[in-house]
Amino acid sequence: MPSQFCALKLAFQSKKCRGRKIHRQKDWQVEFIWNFPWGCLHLLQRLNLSEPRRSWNCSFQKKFCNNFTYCPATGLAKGNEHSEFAGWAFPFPGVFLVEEFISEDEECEIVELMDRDDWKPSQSGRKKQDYGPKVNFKKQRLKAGSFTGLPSFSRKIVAQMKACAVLSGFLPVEQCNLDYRPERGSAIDPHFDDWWLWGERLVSLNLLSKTVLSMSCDSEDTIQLFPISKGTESFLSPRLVPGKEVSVAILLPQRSLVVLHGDARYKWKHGIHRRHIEHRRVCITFRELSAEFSAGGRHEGLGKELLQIALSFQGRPV
Ligand SMILES: O=C(O)CCC(=O)C(=O)O
Repeated sequence: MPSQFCALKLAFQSKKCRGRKIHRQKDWQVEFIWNFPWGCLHLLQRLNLSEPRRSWNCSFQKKFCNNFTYCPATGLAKGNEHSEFAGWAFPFPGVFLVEEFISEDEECEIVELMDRDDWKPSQSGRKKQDYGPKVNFKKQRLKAGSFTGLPSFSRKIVAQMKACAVLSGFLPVEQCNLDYRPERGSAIDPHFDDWWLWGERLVSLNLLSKTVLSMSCDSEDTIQLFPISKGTESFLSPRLVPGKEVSVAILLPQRSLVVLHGDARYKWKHGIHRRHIEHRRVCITFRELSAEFSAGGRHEGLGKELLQIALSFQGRPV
């Protein structure tokens, strides 16, 4: 829908909405937030929300808006300007981001090669290509199946990873290419990647357009925020906030590589909202084996066999 039309429709409906139950207005709010998330927050604030409305607003905000943004230079999650957390921050460990990990020419070549193979329909409007062993996560069963290895174009990407200290010893055993398009409403719900099979580091290469990786947490734990001030000392004492009310945006530029590990891998779910897919986006995720399938682990032999296949770089999508 053209955004001018949406804005007009909203202006009309927002007048109608005053003094009415906000949760009955979900549809237009969702439509509005799709286009104008911060405007929507302002609108909700202006409506002087009562308590139940405020709690609905809270889950609403969390679902559609991140209230913190990760700062790669400091490793802090900083409260967004228009949120109630403006001026507050907390350490957000476990994210490593490299901009311009590959060149524009390399990006074009990689996507061109991917597009020669079929993209299979996946959940939430995504399409995918998998290069990996056959896994049954529920029954915790794993075998090579028809896995023929990672694709040849990944050899160079994996070699370039060696320059990153955080990826020392990283041996990918699986590659999943995902294709997101706005016209399909592509997204990925907040989730943890499996812990039984996949190791600590999740590595993703973000191609064709920028996006936002949204980090959220369901835990009952509280997060301690500290005030950040520009220039002057701040005398505010730390503030505690339920983890559930916090959502952190990691901005992923086109051609950037992001590694999630530690807390960002095990304590925070990651996902991508539909509204953060503005153009076609292709993501390549590489995963390593968990300790159970690595040297000294119970299934070391199977792990070795799968790695040998993966790193032959002769694969086709399974
Ligand atoms: O598209 C992305 O960046 C995230 C992909 C992801 O979370 C996954 O494949 O599990």
